[in-house]
Amino acid sequence: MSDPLDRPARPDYARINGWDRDYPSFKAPDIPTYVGTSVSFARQPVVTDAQELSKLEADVAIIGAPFDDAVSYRPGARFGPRAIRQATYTRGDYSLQLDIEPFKHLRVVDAGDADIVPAWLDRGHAMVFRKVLEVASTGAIPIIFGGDHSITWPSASAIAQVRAPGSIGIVHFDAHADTADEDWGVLAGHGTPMRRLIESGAVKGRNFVQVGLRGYWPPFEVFEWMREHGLRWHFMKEIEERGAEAVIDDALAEALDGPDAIYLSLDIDVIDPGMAPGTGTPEPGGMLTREVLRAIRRIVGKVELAAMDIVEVSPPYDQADITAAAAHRAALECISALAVKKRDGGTVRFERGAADASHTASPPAAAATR
Ligand SMILES: [Mn+2]
Repeated sequence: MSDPLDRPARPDYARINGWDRDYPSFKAPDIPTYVGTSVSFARQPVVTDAQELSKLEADVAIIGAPFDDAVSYRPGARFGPRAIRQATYTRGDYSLQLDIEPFKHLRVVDAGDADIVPAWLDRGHAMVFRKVLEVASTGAIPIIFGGDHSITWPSASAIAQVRAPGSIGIVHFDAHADTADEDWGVLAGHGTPMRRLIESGAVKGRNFVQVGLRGYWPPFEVFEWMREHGLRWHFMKEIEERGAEAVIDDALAEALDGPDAIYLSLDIDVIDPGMAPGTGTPEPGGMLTREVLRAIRRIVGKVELAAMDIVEVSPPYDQADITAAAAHRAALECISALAVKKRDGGTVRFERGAADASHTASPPAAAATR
């Protein structure tokens, strides 16, 4: 039948070009990491509700702490959680290092971000505390993406509260000790969180162990305070002389001298700025990315992990996502090491945390206004 308006027949370009065949369709979580409107860590399910998290009995929960109101130099770490979540070309289904398919053994969820708004330092810390407390109370092991390093104060405080004060040791990778009393009069700056944790009793000084310190900060008096409070630390020059393996072994023994679990705090600036330029206070002469990833596998494989944070990734200063990718892999190596532990019959979740969750007062939600 001819077209009464005498239009030419509509061509079928799908047929002409061979696009009319049957193609498989792909849906999340099986789509490429750069496709889709939302980004969760390793395409794991987003579960922000604590009750749902409890029901799921998640082993590991990613938490974002997009907060950088406490920095002393270059800002930008507030963009860290988002950058870390998306800095990967693969979901990470199989670890070549550990010969494990981590997500087959572990239930990993992305618990979303703490309820942060800009320019409100104390509120930001309160929200990080509440979010980590809420998640850790379900028994899941939190991996927190900073954010500047000040978030370790509320974050590790929450873990100490769930597990009991003094029950955790901290292994702290950093170019800087972060044990200053104050930054220009501010007690909550990112140069001070470790002192606050020790002063408040959340962690004992003697179980606070630092690895990778170097450069020209903090000043001499701060090390005096650290000595008085029993902190132990391993300078970068010790790693140069003895190698990372030997130093990590010592750090673990020191951190576990009393406590039964470790909170691992990774300031990405422990890595040399040549390999991790996207950070706020770069200090030349640091560890290799591969040394840090190996250290994470070894530590998590050996000890009970209470939580981990990965902080000070500042995407505006990054180049080609180098730093965000290192941070992403730090989380993935931690998860893979936990998966090995679970496969081999060990426990990952903090079951007492889940059992005690009903006794841990659920903090009120943020008030809508000041
Ligand atoms: Mn730090």
